[in-house]
Amino acid sequence: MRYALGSIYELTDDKLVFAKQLGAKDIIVHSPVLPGKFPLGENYYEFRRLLMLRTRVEAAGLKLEAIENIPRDWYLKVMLGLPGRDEQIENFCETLRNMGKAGIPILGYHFCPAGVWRTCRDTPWRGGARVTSFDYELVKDAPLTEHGVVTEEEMWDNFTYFIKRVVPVAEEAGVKMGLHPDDPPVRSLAGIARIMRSPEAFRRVIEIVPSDYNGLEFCQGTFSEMGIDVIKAIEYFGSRKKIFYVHFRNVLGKPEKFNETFIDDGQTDMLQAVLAYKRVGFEGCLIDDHVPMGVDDSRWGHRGRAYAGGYIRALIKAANALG
Ligand SMILES: [Mn+2]
Repeated sequence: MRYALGSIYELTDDKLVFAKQLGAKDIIVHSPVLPGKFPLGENYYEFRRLLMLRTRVEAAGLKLEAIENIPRDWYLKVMLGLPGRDEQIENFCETLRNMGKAGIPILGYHFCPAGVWRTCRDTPWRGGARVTSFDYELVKDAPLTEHGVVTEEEMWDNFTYFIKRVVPVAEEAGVKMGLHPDDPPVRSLAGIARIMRSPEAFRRVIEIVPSDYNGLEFCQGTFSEMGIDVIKAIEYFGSRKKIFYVHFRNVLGKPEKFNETFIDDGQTDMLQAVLAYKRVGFEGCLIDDHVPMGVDDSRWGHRGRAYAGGYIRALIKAANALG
């Protein structure tokens, strides 16, 4: 188990240096914009660009543990079950094959067409730091999207169609697919059902196609938002080797109303969480995810990420000493 720097939306030299300064050995890059020009219409990650991404990270003395998310447009038809989804699934598979050839072992992804929703990004928290929050009351009448109402049953059909086709390719490529929960984990937003919102849903996910390559990008923050026992969820999925990496952040509240917090003042006991990862023999990375915005922080949140990163490193050290 180790700390890695995540939330890298744009891989810059600054991020590589910062990761090393925080003591990370690994990084996770988010929907990377890869060097070189995209040929018109390309909608998968091309092998040589992935390889250049990996070698750039390694040239800085770090390891590229995962890519988190591909652009949503690349598989929106898949998520919504629209005509053209088979072509998008083939492109998704091409990304998996190319990642395997380029030696990038994990793809984090989600199955949530409407994406992450918050209702405020300026909620005052400890000492006036700004955090994000969600209040379902404010969005319960949000207008439908152009896709109209998409039911839970339709979303499960779409997911099942997708996962049965891609996991065999992921296995062959040697790339693990880690699924992120729908954040916020409420039943539906803007008419689109959000199915990945409970531990039961993830049990179903891993049972549809049992495979060492079909697992979770365990967003502990979102699992905590679900209002469930986070430690039990770590034990359930961790003991089955289904946690590929972790978004290690804290929140306060329930699915319909919550705010993000500092890593040390939310509702989850983060030491108990790290001890649970240790107990189940988790060997992957814990990354920061969203972090509060404090005094004089950069837009990306260098200070907030440094605080979270140091805290995570200390917890890992403590867990290794105690466990
Ligand atoms: Mn997350």
